[in-house]
Amino acid sequence: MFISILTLSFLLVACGGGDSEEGTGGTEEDTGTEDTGSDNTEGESSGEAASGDFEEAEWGFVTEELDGEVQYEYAEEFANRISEKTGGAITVTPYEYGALGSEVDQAQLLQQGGMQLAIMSPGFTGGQVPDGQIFSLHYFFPADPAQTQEVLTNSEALNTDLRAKYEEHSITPLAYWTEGATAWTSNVGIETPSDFEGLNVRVQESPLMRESFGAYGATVQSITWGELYTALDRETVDAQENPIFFINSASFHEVQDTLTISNHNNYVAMTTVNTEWYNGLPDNEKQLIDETVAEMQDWIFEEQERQNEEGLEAIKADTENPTEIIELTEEQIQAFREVAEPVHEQFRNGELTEGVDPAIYDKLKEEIAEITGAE
Ligand code: 6CS
Repeated sequence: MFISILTLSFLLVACGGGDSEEGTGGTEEDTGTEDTGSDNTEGESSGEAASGDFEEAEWGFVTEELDGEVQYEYAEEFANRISEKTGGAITVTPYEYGALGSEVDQAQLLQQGGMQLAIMSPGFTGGQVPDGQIFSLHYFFPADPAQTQEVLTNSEALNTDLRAKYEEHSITPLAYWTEGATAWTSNVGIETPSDFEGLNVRVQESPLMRESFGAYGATVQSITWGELYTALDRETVDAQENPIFFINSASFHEVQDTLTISNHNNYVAMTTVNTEWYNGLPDNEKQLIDETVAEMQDWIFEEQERQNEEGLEAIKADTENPTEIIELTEEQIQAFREVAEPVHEQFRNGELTEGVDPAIYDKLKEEIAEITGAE
């Protein structure tokens, strides 16, 4: 696999357009350029529209999802906007999940410069960037997806501090956004923490996910989502979590009897670029990317909302594969919170996974409290 990624990297760099030579030369001095952080509030562009002549180039944009799903729709919309703004000089080519390996392979491809842009779920680089696992804490971010999106767009802890941690690994997250509330599916009907006891839950590569589900008494297994349907069907895995649109489009509900609306977190995706490539771009191209990513925060929020609403209706309407929808009451959620919240501090204090920066956790917690009005 390593050899094939290297070969693929070479091929993709080779067809990466006129910017690839500059792209490998990015240095520290470039990091002072504007980012899409707290300045770009509410999805607005930060300043003047990018302008000037754009050299012809082709940028690859890999996603972890299939055509029609939220991440792919994002990449396609981004591609259209870039083409329009550059008069067709810059072409962005979106790639679906699957053709370039697993989500972990895709992350490596971006890190090696074989791909210019990627949508990445932080869970798949949890071993490399421990602070990025913060998104998989249960009952830490606001339950309301709109409030979570507000945090993701405006947070300095995420858009400046966490971004710098990723950049140590050649990944620059230009924006964080939600794909909607994450729900649990299983055959047992999860209503209390103890319902997880004895279940084997599929998770991404994040070591923290083991602890989050371990607190409820479950074991976990990391596999790529492409193998998940079969694993659930064969019952080598008993449960999984995902936003509802994805449960529907990947048909996980066909091989699971129940879906629990738990509001334990909102799925987070990142728009990322290879750090050295991005830092080596001319200023007007950086500005073009930054302003487009900032504009798209509102667009993608509406897109995921539509897809999640339609996904829930489709699951309910699928009478051939009936799925019991369990919506946890406030009292039931409280029981989960009591088990999940001690994990937050353990994560912050580095007791669960090494290399966590407590300052990022503390700042983000304050930013969340400002938005939710919590004490
Ligand atoms: O469960 C997963 O791993 C996949 N879920 C979503 C919503 N997007 C891509 C990711 O790989």
